[in-house]
Amino acid sequence: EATLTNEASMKKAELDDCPPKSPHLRGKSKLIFKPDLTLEEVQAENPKVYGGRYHPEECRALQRVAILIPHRNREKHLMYLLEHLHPFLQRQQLEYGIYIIHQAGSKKFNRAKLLNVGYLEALKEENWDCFIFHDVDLVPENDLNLYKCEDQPRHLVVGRNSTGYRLFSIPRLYSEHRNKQLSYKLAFETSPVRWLRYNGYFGGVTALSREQFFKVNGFSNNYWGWGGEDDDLRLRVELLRMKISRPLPDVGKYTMIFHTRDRGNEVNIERMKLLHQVARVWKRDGLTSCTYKLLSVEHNPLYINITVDFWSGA
Ligand code: UD2
Ligand code: MN
Repeated sequence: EATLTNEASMKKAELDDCPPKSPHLRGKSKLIFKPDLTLEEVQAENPKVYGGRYHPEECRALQRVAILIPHRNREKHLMYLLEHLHPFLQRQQLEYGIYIIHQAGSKKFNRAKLLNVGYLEALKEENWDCFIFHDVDLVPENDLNLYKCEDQPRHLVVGRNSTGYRLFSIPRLYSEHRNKQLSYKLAFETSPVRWLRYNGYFGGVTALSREQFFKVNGFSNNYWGWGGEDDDLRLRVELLRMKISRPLPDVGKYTMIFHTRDRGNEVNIERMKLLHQVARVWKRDGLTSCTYKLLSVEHNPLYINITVDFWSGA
């Protein structure tokens, strides 16, 4: 077994770098969601994925990318996402691993904390270059939307089908700011919440390199239930003077599989209060303070499943 692994990694080292643009890309494609799809079929369609991981055979991937998906009680969405994401990532010639971070129990959901856990746990098995923080219900439609990291954090969702492919946050405070001759900086200092509205949202799917995510101390661990945690990350990124980039509208298109609000993920009424504290607390609330009880790490054929408990006194 050890010899085999060595041979495989020697082979990998001998390969040339993959080209800057993969020859397998197709651009926009029409997504089909077969009602009777099974996980076994998805597995059969992806014979080159082992234990949730893949690397191209023909060249050395430019980046090693971990896809982190927070999850509870969305098995159907997960199956459709896996069905589309595996071939999508392979066409991009990436070395990747798909991690599902599953929250045990039925208490309030914490998307952000799950993603912190995903980052910390994934780094225990591989020194991933890049992390994609990915909702389970968003399926990318265009493989020119590269799941790679750049020198600045990226927001990969420019539009979702359910919103007519527009960013749904309208910069309605723009004229107000201009009239009052407020600079961006001043707007930020007076009200982080306004700053956020002005700059649009940062939810759904984002790409940060290992270093970028480390620099902002990851997500806050304190957002229980729906909303705010993505804005919090955006503020962290802005505080560290990084600039968010996005793909072109035609490239950053996603289909969101229809859903209603989950039980255990009710709107977080504390979110505005928390958002006003970011500048004060980000250094001590994040990766550095993320405690949890790890229940299991399983290498399934199509993904690595990490199950965590946030309440049993970790
Ligand atoms: C938006 C954001 C999302 C997040 C959320 C607020 C977009 C496109 N998405 O999504 O990134 O900021 O608002 O928290 O802007 N989940 C489960 N089980 C649950 C609850 C949530 O698996 O019971 C996971 C799942 O990966 C889901 C994600 O958390 O996609 C976000 O929850 P949502 O889909 O209910 O929220 P949504 O669509 O408003
Ligand atoms: Mn959703």
